[in-house]
Amino acid sequence: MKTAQSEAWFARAQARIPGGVNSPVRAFRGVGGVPRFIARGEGSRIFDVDGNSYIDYVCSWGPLILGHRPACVTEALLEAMETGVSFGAPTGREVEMAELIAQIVPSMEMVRLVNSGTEATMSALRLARGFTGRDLTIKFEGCYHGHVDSLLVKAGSGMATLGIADTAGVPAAFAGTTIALPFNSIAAVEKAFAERGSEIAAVIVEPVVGNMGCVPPVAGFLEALRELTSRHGALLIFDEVMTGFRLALGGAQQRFGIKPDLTTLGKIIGGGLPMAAYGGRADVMQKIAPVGPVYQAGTLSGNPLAVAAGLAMLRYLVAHPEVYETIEARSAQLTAWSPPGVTVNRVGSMFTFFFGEGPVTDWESAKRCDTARFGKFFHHMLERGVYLAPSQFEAGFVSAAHSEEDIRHTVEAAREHFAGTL
Ligand code: KE4
Repeated sequence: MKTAQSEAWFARAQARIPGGVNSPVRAFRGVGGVPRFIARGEGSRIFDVDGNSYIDYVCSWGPLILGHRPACVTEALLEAMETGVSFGAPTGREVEMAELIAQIVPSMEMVRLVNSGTEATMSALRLARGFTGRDLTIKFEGCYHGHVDSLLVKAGSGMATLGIADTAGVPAAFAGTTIALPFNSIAAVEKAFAERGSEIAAVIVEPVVGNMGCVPPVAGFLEALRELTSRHGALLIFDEVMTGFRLALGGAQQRFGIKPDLTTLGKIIGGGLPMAAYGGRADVMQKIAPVGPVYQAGTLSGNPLAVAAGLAMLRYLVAHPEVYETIEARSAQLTAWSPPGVTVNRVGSMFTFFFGEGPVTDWESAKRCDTARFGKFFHHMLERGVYLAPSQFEAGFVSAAHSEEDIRHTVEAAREHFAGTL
């Protein structure tokens, strides 16, 4: 496979951008080799600067549930650009977006738009502390909620990929406000509340984890979080930046029938443009400035282009519920087999091939995986024109643009790899 142009761009990039990338996981350090510099995307495929074509299962890390360049989003952007890209003043379409989110995710009675998932989770945590008057947060090992100082404790995604247990630069005082527990351990959460319940402002959780690889909740886990937070006066925050609008139109909370106090959204909400949101109970959201004492702001929050793209995306998903049947069926086809020594976890259109004996139910079991074997698999698939997430500790995504032929090719390429290695 030709990679000279990607290699040249990568060398040039590293002179001016740390690691040559604007987000660590893109640097291929979890799998080795040269990151592919992308020239364009179309439907289920991306094309790199050397002209190689790949079936894309990263989908911009989740946003592109309709694949690359869906007409509905492209048309909305072209129209929005005719009237201006940013005003720093309220616009009607931001109201339409807030109303549509409340319609799709009924627990989100009020919504604030921000620019990234990190901003959404950071703001939701500050709000939970301001509402409860408490300082502590419970999170789960292997979950990643963006690069919020206090949440970069035993986090997943790029930190797990790079083997960074806890990042430099976060004061102990900040990290000390976070209690990191094993995902899926009800007993650990009960113990934490028994010991410090009166100090805990919130529990934040990826209801289906994507950031240690795909790990579903065990039966009763989410229900236990709901009951314990209610009993102890803490807020339950569902971080649905990845699962929102993906695991169902109403996200994981619709799929599992749990009503959190606050929800964070991102990725799909912006149709591939920088946009995220947090929201939930009206009595809680009323604490946010300018009506309440918890400050949060953003120059480009509710940006007209991002909102236009997001509105087009969400309106399409509302009008085409069959998208969810399609991506569920294609994902089932993709993961209908699991070679020896590989554990396949899938929820809806999120999946991970874990290179280790299962079950993979938390960070302890995920981190036992053989990342070197995963790296060999990753590069075999890349050579066969299949672009997987360049890390064992990430989820893959199927979009409505992935065809049955795409899935067939992917399974065939994977079988080849295992036939060659068994
Ligand atoms: P951003 O700040 O990257 O927009 O969102 C942070 C975030 C928050 N919550 C969840 C559940 C997330 O998955 C993310 C970001 N996800 C990673 C992929 N695992 C983004 C990819 C990257 O860091 O480059």
